Amino acid sequence: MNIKQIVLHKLQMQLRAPFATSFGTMADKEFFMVEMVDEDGVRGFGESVAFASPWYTEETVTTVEHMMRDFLIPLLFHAPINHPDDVSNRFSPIKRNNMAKAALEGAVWDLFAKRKNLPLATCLGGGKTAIDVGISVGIQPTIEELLKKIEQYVMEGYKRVKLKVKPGYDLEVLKEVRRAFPNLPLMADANSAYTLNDIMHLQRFDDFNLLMIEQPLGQADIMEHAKLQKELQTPICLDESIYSLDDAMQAIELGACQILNIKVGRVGGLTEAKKINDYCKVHNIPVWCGGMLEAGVGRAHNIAITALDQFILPGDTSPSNRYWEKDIVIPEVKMEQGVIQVPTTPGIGYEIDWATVEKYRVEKHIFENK
Ligand code: OSB
Ligand code: MG
Repeated sequence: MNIKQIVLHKLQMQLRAPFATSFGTMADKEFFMVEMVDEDGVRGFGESVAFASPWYTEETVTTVEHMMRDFLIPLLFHAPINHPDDVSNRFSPIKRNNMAKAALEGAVWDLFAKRKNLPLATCLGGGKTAIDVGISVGIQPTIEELLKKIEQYVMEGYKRVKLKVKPGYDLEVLKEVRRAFPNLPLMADANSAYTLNDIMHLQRFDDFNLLMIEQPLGQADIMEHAKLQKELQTPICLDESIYSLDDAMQAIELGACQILNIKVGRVGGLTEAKKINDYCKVHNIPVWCGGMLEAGVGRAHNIAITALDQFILPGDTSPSNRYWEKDIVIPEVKMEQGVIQVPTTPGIGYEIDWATVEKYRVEKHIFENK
C-alpha cells in the first residue's frame, strides 16, 4: 500500500448525557476521524480516542494532532506498507503516544481489509458473528436515579453492568444495586480512585459478587495491584496500567490482575491488541474491550477486535444511541438482545455519514504524500 493522502477531520460531538467518573464529568467529545487514501483511491478510516484533557492518560486531542502531523504521518509517507502489522514497527522510534498511533494504524487496517475485500474482524483473526454488549454507567446524583437507569438498561438487554465508583460512592451503592438486582452480572471501575491504604475497605467489595473490580489503584501501577489482588477474592481487571504486551506480561506474571481490559487506543493499535489477546489466551486470562466514548469509526474498530475469541467477557462497546443523538456511521451501531452483529462487509463494515461528519466538523487538515 502506498498512502497518498491523509485527512484529519476534527469533530466535536455532544454526548446525550454527561458521563461522570472518579475524576470528573464529560459532556462532549472532541476527536479526530482519520481518512486515509491509497494509490488506487481505496479509503480507510480510523479514530483517535484521546480526550480534550489528560485525565485518563497523558494524551490529549492536541498532543495527538502534534504527533500525527509532525512525526507519525511523515513516517507513514516515507515508504510503502506491506501489511498493517508493519505500522507499529514503523512507529516504534516514537515513544508512547499510543492513541495517536492507533488512530492512524486503525485507518491502515481498514484500508488493508478493504483492499482484500474482507471484513476487518476476519483480517484480525476474529471468528465471532456477534459480540456481547455491556454498559458502563457513570456516577449518578442519587442511588434512586442509578437504580432506575440500571432497570432500563437491563430491559434493553445489556449483558453486564459496570458501575463507576469512588470513595464515598461505592459500598452503599453496590449494596443497593445488588439488593435490587441479585443476579445481574455486575462490576465496578474505580479509575485509580483508591490506594493501598484502602485494602480493608476494598475487601468489603467481596460481599457483592462482582465479576471484577477495574483499576482500583494508581494509573501506572502494577506492583501494588499485585499486593492488593492477594488480599481480595474479587478479580482485579487492569485498564489504565496496561500500555503494551510487555505491561500485560508483567501484570499477569506478578499476579496483578486476573482479567484485562484492552483498549485499542491505549495499547497503540489493533496489532498490539491482537498480541495481548494471543498472550492472554495462552495464559488463560479473559479479556474484554474497553471504551473511550467513541464515535462510530472507533466503535467499529472495537467491534472488530472483540470478534477475537479471547474477548470472553462482555465489553463496554455499547450501541450508538447510548452515546449520540446521531452517530457518524451508516448504519448506526445497533444492539438487539444484548448483542451487536459483527459486520460482514469489507473493512470496518460501516459507511461514513458525511453529512453528519460535516455537521460536527470544526477543523480539517489535509496531508499529501508527494
Ligand atoms: O475507565 O473504562 C474507563 C470512559 C471514559 C474514560 C475511561 C473509561 C470510560 C468508560 C466508558 O468506562 C466506556 C464507554 O462506554 O465507552
Ligand atoms: Mg476503566
